[in-house]
Amino acid sequence: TRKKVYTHSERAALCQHPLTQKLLTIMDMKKTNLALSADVTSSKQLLSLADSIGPYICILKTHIDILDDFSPDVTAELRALADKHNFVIFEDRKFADIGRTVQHQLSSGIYHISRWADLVNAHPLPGPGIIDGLKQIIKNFIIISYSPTEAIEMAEANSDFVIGYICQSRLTDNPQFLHMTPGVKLVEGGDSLGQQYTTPEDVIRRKTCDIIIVGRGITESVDPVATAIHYQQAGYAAYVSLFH
Ligand code: S5P
Repeated sequence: TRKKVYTHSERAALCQHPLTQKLLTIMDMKKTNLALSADVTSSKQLLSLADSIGPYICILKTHIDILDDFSPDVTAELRALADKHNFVIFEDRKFADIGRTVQHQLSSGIYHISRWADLVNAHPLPGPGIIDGLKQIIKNFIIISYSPTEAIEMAEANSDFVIGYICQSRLTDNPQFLHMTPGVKLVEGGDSLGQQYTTPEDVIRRKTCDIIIVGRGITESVDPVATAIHYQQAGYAAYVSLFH
């Protein structure tokens, strides 16, 4: 467990990175630690989720390459919705190549990710070159911590760029780094392809992570907006309970 638990606003004041400050301020103002993983294959559906659930989230996480009908208008629309509802767009691209290749993947191709994403993520596996490549193009990224030692080392060495981790439990007491956890549902369990789910309460209270990432728990529910509000409340109540 952590030595000191900071509120979102205390942490916003402690942090140097502008996007971390922005995110923590959004979390404080909107009372949400919910990130929506909008893993749908239709642009219309993606934009509709972003608009209807935008008021309840701090982050919209995309997999832009799963859209069947991608066009640059979609990302322009997403940017407008991010400004309208005040959330951060995180493209879950999981970069994992040498520096030069990830630069192309970030700025070129069909998606031009660096033009519209606030945040991307990268595997620590390829070593420091991946960070050096990415940071010439985008200022904000997070590290996926399948190998915690390498992830922490890379994040600490690049704290001007790395805002945190994708992880299953808190890796470091350093309040500058946000911990974001996928695999979250209101009821524990799994899917048929190896996904494991834990609850908002478990992620925020027991594992002391900062942000819950929820996909199908919301997108496949009968009423996604009502369900998103439910996750927002569960996640935020767990955060508030840390101070009691
Ligand atoms: O280890 C991981 C890392 C990520 S980013 N496990 C994950 O599930 N994710 C992502 O979180 C995954 O790519 C998907 O977009 C989301 C989980 O979706 P859900 O529908 O299972 O909630």
